[in-house]
Amino acid sequence: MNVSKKKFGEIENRSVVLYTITNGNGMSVSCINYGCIITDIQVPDKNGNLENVVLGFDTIEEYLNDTAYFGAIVGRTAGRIKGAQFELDGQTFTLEKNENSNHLHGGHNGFNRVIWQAEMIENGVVFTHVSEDGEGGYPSTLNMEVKYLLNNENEFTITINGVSDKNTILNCTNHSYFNLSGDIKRDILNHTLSLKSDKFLPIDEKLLPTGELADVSGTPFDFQNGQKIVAGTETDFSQNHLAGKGYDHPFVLHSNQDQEIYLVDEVSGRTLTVETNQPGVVIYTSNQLDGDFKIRGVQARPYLGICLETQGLPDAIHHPHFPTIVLVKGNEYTAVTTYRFGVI
Ligand code: G6D
Repeated sequence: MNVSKKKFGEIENRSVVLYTITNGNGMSVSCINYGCIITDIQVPDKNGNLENVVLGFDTIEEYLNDTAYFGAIVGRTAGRIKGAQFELDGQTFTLEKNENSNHLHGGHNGFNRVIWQAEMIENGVVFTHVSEDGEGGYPSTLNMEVKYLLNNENEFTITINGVSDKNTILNCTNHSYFNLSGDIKRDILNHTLSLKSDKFLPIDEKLLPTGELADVSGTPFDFQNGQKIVAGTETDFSQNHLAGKGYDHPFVLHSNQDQEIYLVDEVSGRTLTVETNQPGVVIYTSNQLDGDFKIRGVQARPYLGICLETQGLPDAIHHPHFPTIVLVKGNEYTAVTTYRFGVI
């Protein structure tokens, strides 16, 4: 196992460093201390060819211009907070309205825009950041730690910890876009996804959960026995159209750290198994990925990547029947997600 670093760029005279963790099989994970962004994951296909399986860039300028959160840690709260406001302990807190009247992904200066402190450790990298009381409108001073670890079983684990000096809300995720074809040879429409989930959260026209927990059976949201992603783009099911022809939905996971998510690309033979201690996952099939830019030479377009955003349920602060995202003063928030790569 090897961990190396090199300069990636600068932001206002502050260094941004690229870290690369390489295991004994040649698999590697590269990341930068800006947003804890995962820039590259090299894994073998069925013939042993090492290729990159996440969307990313090679310059800090591209990440500064990125609005798709490629590879970033998202927080303090992933997803949308309705009305950019919430009540806690009798107080009302007003957050930044960075998407119409709502708050998305921690606001314009969320965790994805932070230059984190970083330290190389055995088998990985640890990032730390102190989010000051009132930052983004959130209460409490919050001590954050993000740990990226790789082992020789081609398992990459993200552990996100947070401790707060007051009651607050916290619900983080990693926003990597996976594409198992390798170096974006193809889009992800013919990837097959399996989920241990029989409930999904319908969204409204502003992509906020309505609060309903809907059965997946008989809908394009039933991934219990494996289904190609294209099922969500060719259907006339209203929820897929609301998401912009695809998926942009939370799913409730009914197991814990037990192969909850399985993604396979039959052509390359690559597989990805995801296990998490989080109650949900937002599946986003990059329906809105568009624009006048290239991703390592490939023109941006929808369906180039699939996000498997393991997390608490979005906007849970407004839905008491969802698992809570309140972090009580002095308690520790711990989100653990493992990504195991293999071949069929
Ligand atoms: C779109 O609705 C989606 C979000 O889920 C995603 O995180 C973002 O694009 C990058 O707003």
